Parts: sequence; C-alpha cells; structure tokens
Amino acid sequence: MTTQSYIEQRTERTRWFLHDRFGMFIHWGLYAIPARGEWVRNAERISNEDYQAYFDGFNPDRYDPKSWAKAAKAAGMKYAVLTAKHHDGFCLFDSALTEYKSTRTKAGRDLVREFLDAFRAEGLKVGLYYSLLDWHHPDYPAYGDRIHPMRDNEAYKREPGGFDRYLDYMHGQVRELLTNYGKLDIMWFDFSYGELRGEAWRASELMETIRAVQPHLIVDNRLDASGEEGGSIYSDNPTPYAGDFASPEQIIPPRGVTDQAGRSIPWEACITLNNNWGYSAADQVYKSAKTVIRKLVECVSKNGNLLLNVGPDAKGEIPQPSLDVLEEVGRWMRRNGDSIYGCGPADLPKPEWGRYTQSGGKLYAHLFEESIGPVNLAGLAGRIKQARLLADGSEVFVTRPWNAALYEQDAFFNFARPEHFTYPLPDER
Ligand code: FHN
Repeated sequence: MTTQSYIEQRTERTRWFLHDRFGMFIHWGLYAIPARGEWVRNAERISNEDYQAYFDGFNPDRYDPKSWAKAAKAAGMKYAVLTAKHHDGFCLFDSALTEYKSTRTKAGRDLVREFLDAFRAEGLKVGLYYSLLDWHHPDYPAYGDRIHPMRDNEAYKREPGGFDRYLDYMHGQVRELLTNYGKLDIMWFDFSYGELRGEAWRASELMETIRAVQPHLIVDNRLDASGEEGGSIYSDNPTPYAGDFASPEQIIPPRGVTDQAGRSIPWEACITLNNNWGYSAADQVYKSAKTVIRKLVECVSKNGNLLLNVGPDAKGEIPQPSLDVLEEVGRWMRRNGDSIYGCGPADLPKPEWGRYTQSGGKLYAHLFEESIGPVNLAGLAGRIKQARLLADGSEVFVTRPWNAALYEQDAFFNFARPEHFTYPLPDER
C-alpha cells in the first residue's frame, strides 16, 4: 500500500473519530480487588498463586454497564473503550483460548459483551483495549515471577517456539473479538517496548486480519509504539501496522501531531481522572471538571481527541468522584458541545486569554483567563459579523476595540462585557 493510499484510507476511517472528539476509557479487571492500580501484580511482584486469589474472589455484583453508558453519554462522550484484557492476562470476555476469563469467575458473565450491548444501546461507538503484554500466559517472556517485561524480554529469544505460541494465542484472541462481538469501532492495542514492537508481534499479519474482518475499524499506533514514543505513524513511510491515530498518554502535545512530512495525524490524548488507570482506593485526588473541560478544549484546538479514563471498583461501580466530575462536564457539554463536536483548530494564533476552536465559518473563543482590563478582540472585529454566547444565545459585543470576549459561557466564568466586568474569576479549584 502506498503512503498516499494509507493516508486516504486513514482519513476516511477516522472521519467520525475526528468529529466525536471525546471518549471514555475504562480500565477494569482483577486488579480492582487489590485496588492499588492496574500494575499492582508487577509492581509488588505478586506470584501467580497469590494473584489467583483475586481471580477466585472476583464477583462484581454491582456491575451495571447500562449505568456506565448513561454516565458517559450524559458527560457528552461519544465513544468508549474497555480493557478486554490488560497486562495481567485476565480476559473480560468469553475466550475459547483460555480459562483465565470472567465467565470462569463467580461473576460468570461476559463483561465485554454486556459493555458493548449497553454502550451501543446509548448510541455510543465502542472500542476494546487489548494488551500485547501478558503476565499470565506461560509463553510470554515476562511469565510467572519474572514478570517485569522491561528487563526480561530477552527471554523470548531463548524460547522462540514459546513466544510464537503466545503470538498464536494473542492473534487468536484478537480474531475472537473481531468475529464474536459485532461491529467494533476501535481496537486499542497497548504497548510496544524494546524489541517487542512491529513484526515481533507479527503486526502485519494482525493488521491483515483486522482489515479483512472489520475494515472500518480504527486502530491505535501502539503495535510499534508506546504512550511515550510514537512509532511509524509519524514517519513519511508508515508501516502497515502504523495505526490510524497516535495515542499520547497523560500529555497533550504542545502543537498537535504531524508526521515527518508535516501532515496532520489523528491523535487522542488518554488521560486519567485521578492518577491511576485501574481502580486505586487510596488515590482520591481527582482533576476538576474545569480542568477536564480545558484539556478537552485544548485537544480540539490542536485537532485531537480526549479519551478520559475511569477505573471501576471490584464491585463493578465507577467511583463516585469520577461520576461527579463527569456530571459537571456534561452540564457544560450540553450548552457548549457545539464548540467541541466537529470542531478543530482555528486559523488564528492562540490568544493570551484562552483558546479558539473552529468549525467551518464558526469561531468559538474559550475564555480561560480573565485578563486585567477588557479582553481585546479588536483583531477579530473585521472578521466577526455577530457574536453570541453559546450558553444562552445572548449577544456579545466584539466591535468596540476595548470590548469583551466572545466565548462559550459556562458555569465557571463570568462573561465579560464592558458594562459589567467582574473581578476576579470564580475560585480556580
Ligand atoms: O501499562 C499501560 C497502563 O497500565 C495503561 O493501560 C496505559 C493506558 O494508555 N497504557 C500503558 C502505559 O503506557
């Protein structure tokens, strides 16, 4: 496939993705029981038999994916990605290739199938996260107690037959997800490191399977990348497994994402609400709704998406602090979503008081900082025929040089009009 045809197909596949802009990431699995984050098995060197206790005790009797879907929809999210298998190898779906799965726990449920049904019913697009790493599979180099993959990945060279057995398993499970669960919209692989990238995963073969079974599916870039470094999607000669979007993690790229030829690349920043992907009982420091809104606006202003993470607990519930933030974000999105959906960068330099997003002939000014004295939009006066506040449709004056800002109103800012400037901005949490 030529680079041009790859880019044309990527553009077509990601059209909905670039419109929808805002999704929910869900990290859930056995690690919700220890409740110390999804790397707990590795970080604490938990043995197979000790970790087995979590498998034996897993019974999320309050799992109600319909309520998850309603919370995501109410927050203004348009798609959601659930971990079908994370690094610990536990499968939230009924795989025929292993017994290490949710249908063999006390839950006795195909958690992935219920997630997909519930989110589709709410009209959201659906994606599955699938870990390339697998600390449980006996043929994965970081198997057993040698479970820190970063140091042990040399092992697979010594057991070439073994690692191929793991790859057959991994490819087989991806095929199960592609064929047994209906139309998927996103496959979110995670992650490549050291020499385990690209063809070490037999990635071209995997992509051929994906393109054959679900050709519309969009795939992230981590078959040859991680959250820190980007892989061939950035090159001017992308591989067949470059993926359809870049996936910066816990960071918003300073200037968006382009490839070596300067072409814009679809990208999605994945960000946690607190400081953990998987449920952490001790981590009660959550980002405010205002921070989430600003990060979402920043992503869109740079032609990117925001995938905001929640980590449900061992009972199957999204933590209340996460729900509280999502509810507040949803109130803003209901009044201001026009400045997010279908929007992208404006052809204007970033103003000092905030950010612009644009959709066709509509410019949206997001006033984050109330400057000392009137916000000056004089530079736009010639470009703007009329200005309205998104929240209530009321007129905003932008023609007088000392005039105030045009931006979507929300509960956090007092809109600035010459006749009633208010200082200071409401408390910044
Ligand atoms: O190791 C994983 C981590 O647990 C989490 O799933 C993130 C989400 O993007 N990805 C990897 C770290 O980059």
